[in-house]
Amino acid sequence: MKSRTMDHVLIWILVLLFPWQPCLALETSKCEEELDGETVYYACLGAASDLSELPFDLTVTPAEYTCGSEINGQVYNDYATQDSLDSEKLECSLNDRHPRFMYDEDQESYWQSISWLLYPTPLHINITLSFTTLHELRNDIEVAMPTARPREMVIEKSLDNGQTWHPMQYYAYNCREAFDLEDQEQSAVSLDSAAEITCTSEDSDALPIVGEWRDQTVAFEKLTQLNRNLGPVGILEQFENDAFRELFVFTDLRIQLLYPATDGEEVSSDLLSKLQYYYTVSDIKLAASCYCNLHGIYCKENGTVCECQHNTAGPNCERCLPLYNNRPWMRGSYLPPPGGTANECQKCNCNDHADSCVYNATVGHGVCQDCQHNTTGVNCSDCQTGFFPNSSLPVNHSGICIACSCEPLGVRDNDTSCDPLTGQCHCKAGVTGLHCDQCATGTYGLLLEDFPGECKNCSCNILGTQDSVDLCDQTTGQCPCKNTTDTATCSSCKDKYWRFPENSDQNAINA
Ligand SMILES: *[C@@H]1O[C@H](CO)[C@@H](O)[C@H](O)[C@H]1NC(C)=O
Ligand SMILES: *[C@@H]1O[C@H](CO)[C@@H](O)[C@H](O)[C@H]1NC(C)=O
Ligand SMILES: *[C@@H]1O[C@H](CO)[C@@H](O)[C@H](O)[C@H]1NC(C)=O
Ligand SMILES: *[C@@H]1O[C@H](CO)[C@@H](O)[C@H](O)[C@H]1NC(C)=O
Ligand SMILES: *[C@@H]1O[C@H](CO)[C@@H](O)[C@H](O)[C@H]1NC(C)=O
Ligand SMILES: *[C@@H]1O[C@H](CO)[C@@H](O)[C@H](O)[C@H]1NC(C)=O
Ligand SMILES: *[C@@H]1O[C@H](CO)[C@@H](O)[C@H](O)[C@H]1NC(C)=O
Ligand SMILES: *[C@@H]1O[C@H](CO)[C@@H](O)[C@H](O)[C@H]1NC(C)=O
Ligand SMILES: *[C@@H]1O[C@H](CO)[C@@H](O)[C@H](O)[C@H]1NC(C)=O
Ligand SMILES: *[C@@H]1O[C@H](CO)[C@@H](O)[C@H](O)[C@H]1NC(C)=O
Ligand SMILES: [Ca+2]
Repeated sequence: MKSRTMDHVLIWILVLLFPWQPCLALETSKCEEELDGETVYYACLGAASDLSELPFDLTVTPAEYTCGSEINGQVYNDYATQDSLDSEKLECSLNDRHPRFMYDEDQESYWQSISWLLYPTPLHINITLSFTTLHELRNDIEVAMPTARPREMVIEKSLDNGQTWHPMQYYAYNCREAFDLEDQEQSAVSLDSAAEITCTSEDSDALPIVGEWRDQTVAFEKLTQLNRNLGPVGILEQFENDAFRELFVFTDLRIQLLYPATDGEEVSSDLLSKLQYYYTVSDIKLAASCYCNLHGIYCKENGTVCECQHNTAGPNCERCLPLYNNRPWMRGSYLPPPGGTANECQKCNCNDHADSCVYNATVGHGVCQDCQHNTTGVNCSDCQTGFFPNSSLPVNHSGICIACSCEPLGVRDNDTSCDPLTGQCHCKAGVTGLHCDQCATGTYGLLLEDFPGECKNCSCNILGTQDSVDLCDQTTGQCPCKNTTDTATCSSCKDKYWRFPENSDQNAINA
């Protein structure tokens, strides 16, 4: 009976309400592209989706306040329209007034609450749409209510999956009486008052509607009214402001139905009058997109997680990938270039030796974490103590750092580092060798258990050594004794030889 006009109105509304979207100079269709071998990044914003394309759960609380439900053993399925009052009561069943009719894309099907027979218990009903992750509103919210709209109602939102709620707009036939707020038309919103939560009487009905279906809605119009007042670029400029942008961000939306339209007979015991006090919702229309901070245009996993580009990550692309913290994370800019940019995350200079980095403001760029391959430094470009770089390899090679292999007992001041060009360890006095593991000429026993770390004098008895040398074995300290002499220092005659050392020149004399 009404869908053709409704469709026409909807097309007009879509054209009218989205004027700013196509003229965004933002690249909305892509986040990056290759140009001459370089990746060029664009701030990107996905197309807005209708409710039918968005992932959400809708719940009505109290659940049993849907017409056709049973409360305490009684079935609440009677209702009346005013023109039916004298003649008949009507009946609804859960099957034809189910909450899913609020979003089934059929303009004629609708959800209906129970009638207000419970007075003075209020007929408070919450309709909650939960979206799992942050979304941004891209157009008006329009709640179609084909019978009387509530006398009092609030649209609220949550940013934390329903833990806390914030009003977005109050609706009342009498704003002062219902919410102690001034009555303001939504079209009066200005930049200065954008954050104010106001009450309007435009979308409320005082009386039950007399037996007719109406194409009427309760709307949240702040976005399009601001767009109308500020102009397309003006509103994009405002989106750079966190507080402003967050006016249109949510994880959950809630419609609080607080008081149905009545003709004042709720206080009476007139059952037929009370049967006309109820709420209906035939359609909820909104356009939104998952909130990716302009770093992604699609949502994956059924729309619950952004598909992040620009080297970002997180459900809403709210952080940089681990190795891309070379500058602090920034939201993409809503403004057209050159004022607005993608603000993509940039890769740290870790020379292929680290998987992550953290931005450090003192240093002015990302500091690599957990450098591998025995490298170190903010960019993993140095070798750790005890290693030296192989100068014939590129700095990003995994074999860049060669172990110095210094002998700890042989180095000065426990310094196990070595010369970055030659690999020479820093030997203490009396110790030699590339690795400082040799004793200087005439000494021995750097690693011996007795006095380790000290080179001991060979103390050869040159009268007993071959060629009269004072040199000994590095490890054992054995001097090179003549055939006739003995002991480590060659200071006594072997068995059967005598008169040492006097006779040393001719070897000891055979006894
Ligand atoms: C509706 O939600 C509000 C908070 O948004 C809560 O205080 C109230 O108790 C809820 N009412 C019902 C009937 O669930
Ligand atoms: C997406 O939704 C479909 C159907 O609702 C479900 O089978 C599937 O497991 C969901 N996938 C994810 C990643 O949640
Ligand atoms: C580390 O790399 C950055 C470039 O990201 C450079 O500006 C900085 O000078 C480098 N620091 C060192 C110690 O090499
Ligand atoms: C940043 O770098 C400076 C200098 O290297 C250092 O002292 C400071 O602890 C670092 N800050 C953080 C948060 O890591
Ligand atoms: C780093 O040094 C340690 C100790 O010398 C060695 O075991 C390891 O293999 C080295 N790693 C690389 C990648 O060279
Ligand atoms: C340095 O790298 C080159 C090329 O891989 C290799 O031939 C050479 O042996 C390395 N030097 C050392 C000291 O390991
Ligand atoms: C080192 O970096 C160069 C370019 O800077 C690259 O071509 C090369 O593949 C890298 N090597 C390794 C081992 O990653
Ligand atoms: C070297 O290290 C040892 C044990 O780790 C310690 O006892 C000694 O004092 C250190 N010497 C110097 C010069 O630091
Ligand atoms: C080792 O010999 C040197 C010179 O030959 C001498 O100065 C030093 O005192 C000797 N050391 C010991 C422990 O005898
Ligand atoms: C001592 O030993 C060396 C080598 O074993 C041998 O050539 C030499 O003839 C020997 N001299 C004597 C006096 O036995
Ligand atoms: Ca419907």
